[in-house]
Amino acid sequence: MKIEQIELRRIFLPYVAPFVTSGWREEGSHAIIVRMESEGIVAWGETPVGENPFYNEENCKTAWSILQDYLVPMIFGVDLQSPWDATPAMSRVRANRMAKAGLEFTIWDLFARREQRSLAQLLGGVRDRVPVGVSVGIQKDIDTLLAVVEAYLADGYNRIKLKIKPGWDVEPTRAVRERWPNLLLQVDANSIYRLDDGPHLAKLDPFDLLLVEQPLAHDDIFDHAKLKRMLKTPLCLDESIVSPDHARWAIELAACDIINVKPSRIGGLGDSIRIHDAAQAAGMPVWHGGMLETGIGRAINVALASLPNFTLPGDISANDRYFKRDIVVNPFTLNSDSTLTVPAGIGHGAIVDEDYLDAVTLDRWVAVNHQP
Ligand code: NPG
Repeated sequence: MKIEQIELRRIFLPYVAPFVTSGWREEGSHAIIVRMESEGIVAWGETPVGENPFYNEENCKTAWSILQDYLVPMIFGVDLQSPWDATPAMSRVRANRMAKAGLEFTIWDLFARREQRSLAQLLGGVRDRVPVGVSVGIQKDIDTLLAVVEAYLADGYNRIKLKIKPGWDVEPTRAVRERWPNLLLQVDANSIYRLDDGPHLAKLDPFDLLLVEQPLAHDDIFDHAKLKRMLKTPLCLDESIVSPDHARWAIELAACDIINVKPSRIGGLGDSIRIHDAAQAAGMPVWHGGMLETGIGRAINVALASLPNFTLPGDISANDRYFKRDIVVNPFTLNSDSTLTVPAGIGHGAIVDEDYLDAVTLDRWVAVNHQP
């Protein structure tokens, strides 16, 4: 299959409240939305890149230029026999995985639509509902945090992730655990600690956490292996696992107990499936992280999370957690058992609200494939 046309849009879609982690604060989504056409089929995808390079090295401007200058021409240059051909076609470009993922996702959607199957089916999904939780950013004080957590529990979420940083870690976690002794609870440091902080992080052990996520550097595996031996709480890697090789290194070094799979961080669904499979073979669970995707990216997340080794609840809350109005007409709503329903229709299932997408578009670029 030759891709005939690719359209990119840079958007700004405001969040219901600013999202604050140990390293950054964002007021809205700066995603790049991808639209592709081939053989009369239209498919959609998303690069959920941030405004600043504070999660990884990419931002909305780097992704925008890498897509136009390199990745779109590379995809135009290949005759795709399957969605698995997309990642190798872009492999000369180092890293820039979020930019690559937007195209790769859209190609999976295109093939699913061509085969008249759901994306979840095409990926090998086995569930019709996926368990989800909510990620709670850093708050101004513990009373506010307790009120925010209480509101999400009232919405029906049964798993909470707290963002932590030095000065906002043991005490907020203790406060939430004391108030809700049976809550499924986990914490995420987004790479802010050093190995020397091991004894301090071990103070989280009494709180019966599902996991502590990415305490050390975004590109570290080695020190995490040492830290893991200092903690009773299961250690999860996020930022550090950007490819199937990184997953293999972490597994062989015993650097983590659990892997967070975010297909945008990894550069696509194909490599995410490879990581899922490698972890499963090693007896290691995975769970689906979130990058505050719009409704398009969220539908792709939910399809991937329906694979069998995604056994912990995902950071893939319903659309209204982040957006008052989303760019899709069929947002996910939370089921009463803290799950989202996996779309069973054709493709990823998100139906784009093109009028609202136009309203939030900052920049639009269309390329037509003239290569033979
Ligand atoms: O529900 O989509 C969600 C957000 C979950 O906390 C979440 N994501 O560090 O895992 C993270 C964080 C994130 C957000 C990472 C945006 C990168 C970009």
